[in-house]
Amino acid sequence: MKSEYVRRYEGNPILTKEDIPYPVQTVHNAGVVKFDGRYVMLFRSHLDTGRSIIGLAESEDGFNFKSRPAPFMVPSAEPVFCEYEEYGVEDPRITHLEGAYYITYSAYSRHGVRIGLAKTTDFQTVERVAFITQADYRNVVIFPEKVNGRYARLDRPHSDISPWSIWISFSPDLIHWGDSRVVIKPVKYHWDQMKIGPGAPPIRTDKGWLNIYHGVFPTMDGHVYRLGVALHDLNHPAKVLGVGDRWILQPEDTWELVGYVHNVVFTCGAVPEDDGTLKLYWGGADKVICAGTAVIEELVELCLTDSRPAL
Ligand code: BMA
Repeated sequence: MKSEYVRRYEGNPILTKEDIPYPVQTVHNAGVVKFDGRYVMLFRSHLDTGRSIIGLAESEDGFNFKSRPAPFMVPSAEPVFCEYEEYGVEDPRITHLEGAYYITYSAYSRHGVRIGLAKTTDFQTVERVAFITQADYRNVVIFPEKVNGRYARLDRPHSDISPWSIWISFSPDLIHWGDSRVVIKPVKYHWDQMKIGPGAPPIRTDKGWLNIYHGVFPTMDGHVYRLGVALHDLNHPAKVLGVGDRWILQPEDTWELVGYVHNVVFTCGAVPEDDGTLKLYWGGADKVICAGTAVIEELVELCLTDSRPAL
């Protein structure tokens, strides 16, 4: 049975490696925003080496995307950045904030994985700002406005002791982060029991910040990546108002079940529309990009009326 929360676009997958004018093995995990009247997507691709780079594709309607002829971000050659991006740049998320577009991405190196912050105003050029975590962190999403005078983000540190969980951190300048605390943990014997992480940058709704996250369940046949939703208080986002008990999307289409890593749907971006829907983008089996739509109010209601404990 298909998910009742996300309606898949009938033209899925919307982007595959055949659509990319330079050699890549995969096209997946993508951040998307509206910019200058069109949709801009930053997507991850594996190269033949297994290391990742970030490409850019554009669309008029949010479903039909055309890739630029060259990648948008490759491992940096600049001092400091190059040491931490040696093994690749992955999983970009984009937040429109105070007139600029901020990109958080995973930077891999012999020192582990940490999060880089980059900035663009035109999607033609991009500048590295800073690394905003130590190792080991992934999945950092920045809120699209200040909350109580501070920038806010959801993040996901790694731990040997606790199942990997969603945390929140705050900053005066987007570079120095602190006042961190855990806000949502996996639930035992549940679809997200193994680990969870932020997916799309939070979306403002009347009832709270909507957080679309991924959760992982271990099976004898590997890990299954699904998507779920949580709602955070608008003024105090460390306070979780509800976490949907059920997933909103799970691998079902062939290209989600089989690919580079099978049984994966993984999001880095969703675009809210004026009509109360959102366009959701996800990587299918770490190999292709898929899209769908959801009604924001239905996701909010799931968080509030059918919720499981946050911690
Ligand atoms: C995670 C990350 C994601 C990937 C997912 C499924 O740990 O590496 O980029 O989509 O695994 O393989």
